[in-house]
Amino acid sequence: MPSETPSRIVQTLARAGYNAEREAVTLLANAPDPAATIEAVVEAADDDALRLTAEDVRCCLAQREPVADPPDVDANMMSTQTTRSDDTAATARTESPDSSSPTAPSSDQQSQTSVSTGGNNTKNHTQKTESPPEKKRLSDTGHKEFSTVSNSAERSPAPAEISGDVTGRSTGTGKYSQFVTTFRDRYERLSKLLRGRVNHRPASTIAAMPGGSEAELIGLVNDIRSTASGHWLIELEDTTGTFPALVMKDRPIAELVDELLLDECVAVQGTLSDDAGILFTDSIHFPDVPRTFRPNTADRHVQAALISDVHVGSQEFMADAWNRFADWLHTEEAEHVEYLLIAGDMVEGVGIYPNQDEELDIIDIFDQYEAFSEHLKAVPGDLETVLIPGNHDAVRLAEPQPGFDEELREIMSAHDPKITGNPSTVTIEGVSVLMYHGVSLDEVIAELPSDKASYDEPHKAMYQLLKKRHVAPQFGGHTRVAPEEKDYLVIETVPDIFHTGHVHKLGWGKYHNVLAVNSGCWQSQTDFQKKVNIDPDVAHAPIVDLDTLEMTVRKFA
Ligand code: D5M
Ligand code: FE
Ligand code: ZN
Repeated sequence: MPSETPSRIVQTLARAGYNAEREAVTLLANAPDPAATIEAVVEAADDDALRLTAEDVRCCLAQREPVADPPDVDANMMSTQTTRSDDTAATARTESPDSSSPTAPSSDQQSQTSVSTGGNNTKNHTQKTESPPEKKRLSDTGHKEFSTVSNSAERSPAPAEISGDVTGRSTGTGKYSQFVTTFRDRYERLSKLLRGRVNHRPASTIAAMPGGSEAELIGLVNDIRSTASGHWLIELEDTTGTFPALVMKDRPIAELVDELLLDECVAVQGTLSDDAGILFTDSIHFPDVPRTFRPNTADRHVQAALISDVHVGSQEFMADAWNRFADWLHTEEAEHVEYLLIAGDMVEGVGIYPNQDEELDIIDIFDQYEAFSEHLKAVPGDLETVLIPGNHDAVRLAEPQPGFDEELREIMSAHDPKITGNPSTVTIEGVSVLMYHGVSLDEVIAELPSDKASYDEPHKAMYQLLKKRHVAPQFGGHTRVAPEEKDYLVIETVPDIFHTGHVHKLGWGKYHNVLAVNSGCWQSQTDFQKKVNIDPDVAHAPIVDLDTLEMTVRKFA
């Protein structure tokens, strides 16, 4: 039984039906014969016990004959650890972000990303190199402790609070009238955010106003067209009707037209034409995040790992990198990481894309979740873990996606993760994290100019979603949207952190003080990605300090 690493020990114990205190895992990892010691501890454990304690392990160790470590065995173990530590050494920290500018931190971010992947260093960031951890001795057993595993206190995460979750509340059957209800709710809630900034009138009232009047209108974007002379005609719709707004091509606001997506909610202000049939637009307003927004932070030093796109079951799933990540989470360095958030695509799924089956390692969807669960067991059991589904997961594809059903929850129940819908707002240590898998990012990137959103800077696409206060504004395209009584995809309350995945690229930055993080993935490049030149950012774990919202990226590839 190969039990030399903490994650394997945790897995072995979980298979036997036990959780274990961190210190117990440490002691087992350093036992002269971990496999036999585990067996003895499991044998001696009370059948009703769920959690093995350090005391349980010490009892067994005391009963066993002490066996001296062959020096070379120990040396091997240390060198493995050292190598791993070196592998994970490249980290990048964000410098204090420029709170007044949404674009400045983003340009920093690219170089930070390159640092984490071994690229250029610039004045905007620091590269932190971790030195190999010191070896410690356990005075009571005389055995060497697992090199980086801490003996310190257990993690004590508070339960994550969940809101905005559709799970169990879905009422949509796909009828046209239900889409109308969803869109009315979208309009109601997003127009409320704009009402303080414009003195708007309903479209029907504006149509009856005298030519030349000043007018302000809030509506969902129904159509965007360019006129014969290159100006822009934007049709807005509210609950009373539609009204056209003209944006002249040589006005500075014409640039904003590039950012518009169909079905998003905006306000326009301008002057009616002489016949009152059109609004000459002077300004366009987005619901946006107020520049004065100040995020909440934790009142103790505690961290969260934000990851996504594990894709277990794919031939490209990087099991070794995952194990290194899981092992690292058992080390002293990771003792402040108390939360693990996974933003969708736990497994590769079946039949998601054409010819996907040719790259499947596990062809049965339930077997994929069983395998994912085994990998989840490798991370410390005392982490508070939250899972939302993605487009590869076995829940409905249309958003909002409900959380995993009972059968899948049962399969993934090992460390009792919180399972919630996509999207959901998860509050940890007072910090709200909007988790959204990110399918709409493909669309934002396809529709918007590359300086506003690109695969290389996925966080900028996230900024657009924050600006539009909606995680999937455009209806009827790539992102499938299910009609519900309310629009769960509206970002009604500004989150402190916005966490997405899906595009398999790492990127982060601050937008009006909201930390936007797109985690990479744990799947190396697939054939499809090779063909379309997507170069995924694999095996990175963004780690956020919840007390400062600073980020560190650890690489496990
Ligand atoms: O998708 C990961 C990224 O790759 C995301 O940007 C979509 C894109 N992708 C991957 N495979 C395909 C196919 N076959 N068609 C179109 N787009 C694709 P994920 O869904 O997370 O695997
Ligand atoms: Fe994915
Ligand atoms: Zn995805």
